[in-house]
Amino acid sequence: MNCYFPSDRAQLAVLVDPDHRDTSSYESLLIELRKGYADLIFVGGSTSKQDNIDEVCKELKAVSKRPVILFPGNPFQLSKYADAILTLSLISGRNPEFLIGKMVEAAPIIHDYKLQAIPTGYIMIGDATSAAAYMSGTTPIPRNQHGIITQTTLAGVMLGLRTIYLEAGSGAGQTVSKETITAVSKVVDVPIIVGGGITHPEQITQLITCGANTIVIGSILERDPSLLQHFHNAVSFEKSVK
Ligand code: 1GP
Repeated sequence: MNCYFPSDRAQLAVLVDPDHRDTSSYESLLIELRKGYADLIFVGGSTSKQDNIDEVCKELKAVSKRPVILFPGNPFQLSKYADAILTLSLISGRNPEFLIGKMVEAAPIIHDYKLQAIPTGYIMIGDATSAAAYMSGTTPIPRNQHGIITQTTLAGVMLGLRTIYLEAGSGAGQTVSKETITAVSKVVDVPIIVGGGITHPEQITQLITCGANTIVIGSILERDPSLLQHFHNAVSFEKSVK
């Protein structure tokens, strides 16, 4: 469907939060990214200010040949130095601002910057106290409600969304469940992005086996950027057996 999210192979996306650019681990993460361990680099955060997003995108483009894709928490997290943007519709919620309103604000800028738009159904699952839940004013779908999550995915795809992002929330205590990914991947053939709470390479194997295409890793790498190589190895192994 697009060159960044093939639905027939697994890949690893590293999430870089511009708000954390001043932390000690940021430089170390750039060093790991320079080694080519990520397939994609996402840039964004729930609370991020917009004043350094250009610098962050330029730095990432300088250290890595991988696509830099905006994953915006608000309509101001935009940069012409990125390659593409996940144009998000928060379909797990019922807040019109995050279903369409923020996109209306951002659309002219995305157009001017000539960013490739990747229409993405964003489904928040589990923790009602997450930063994203609070900032969006929506309630995530409970983790065990596989049927509602699957129905929501189907509706998003029927409305034309080309990618589905199953989000457990940054730093979540539990990832999206294997049951949910299995159920969703049975009913749609668009690429499935899964993120939130992934801390061990073994989890990647399970999530990909159930049908996840793109695995997103954020906070654990802020604590220990050297782990990126192990996540990369886990995804590479899955690529080799598929
Ligand atoms: C959050 O899915 C991403 O939007 C990544 O989550 O920070 O828990 O890895 P983590």
